[in-house]
Amino acid sequence: MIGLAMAERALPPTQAVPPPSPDAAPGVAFADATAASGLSSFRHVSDVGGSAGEALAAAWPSRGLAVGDVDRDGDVDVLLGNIDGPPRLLRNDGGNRAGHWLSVRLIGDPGRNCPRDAIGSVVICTAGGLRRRGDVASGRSQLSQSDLRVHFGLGAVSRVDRLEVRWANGQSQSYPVTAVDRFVVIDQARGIIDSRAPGEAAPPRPE
Ligand SMILES: [Ca+2]
Repeated sequence: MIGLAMAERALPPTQAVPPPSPDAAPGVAFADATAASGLSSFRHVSDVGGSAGEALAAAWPSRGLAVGDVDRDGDVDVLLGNIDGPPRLLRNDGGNRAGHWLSVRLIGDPGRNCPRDAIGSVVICTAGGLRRRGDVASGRSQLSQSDLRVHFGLGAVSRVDRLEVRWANGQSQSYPVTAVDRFVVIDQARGIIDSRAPGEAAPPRPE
C-alpha cells in the first residue's frame, strides 16, 4: 500500500484517453503516465518512417507477448495474443542481417538436480568488451511462453571471447564458441552437442 500511495503522488495530473477497444466497458479510461515513467522519448513506430512495417502501426487489444526465432533464421520474432481475435505473428525479416548474433539452447542434467529445460540458468556472453546476460526463464508475459533459447545480438562483433553458463543447480562452466551467427546447443552432461548456422543440415546420426 505504501508503494502504491507513493506512485500515486508521483504521477502528474492524469489525462483521460479513449479506450483502445470498442469492446471495452463504458466509461473506461486510462491515465497517461508516459512522462512520469521516463518514457517521454518513446515514439510510435509511425514516427520513424514506418520502417517497422504497417503491422506495428495498427492498434490491437493485445495482452500476451512471446518472443522467439520461430523461423530459425537468426533473428527474434514476436507473437502477440489478442483479445477476441487471432494471435498475430510479427516476423522479423532482415533482423539477422543487421549484425552478428548467437543463439544458445541449454539442456540441463536432472542427474545433477538441474531441470532438463534449464529454467533458472543464466548465460553470460563476453564479446567486444561487453558482457551480455541472458536468462532461461518462463512466464515472461501474460499466458505466454517465449523461446527458452537465449539470443545474443552482437552487432559488428564477430567473435565471442567467453561463454559462461551458470546452471540452475549452481554450477558454472565456460564453453568454447569458435563462430557466431549460429545456433549452439549445450548439454550440461556432454558439453556443446550442436553448433549450426541457419539452414545448415544436422550432422548424420551415427549408426
Ligand atoms: Ca526469425
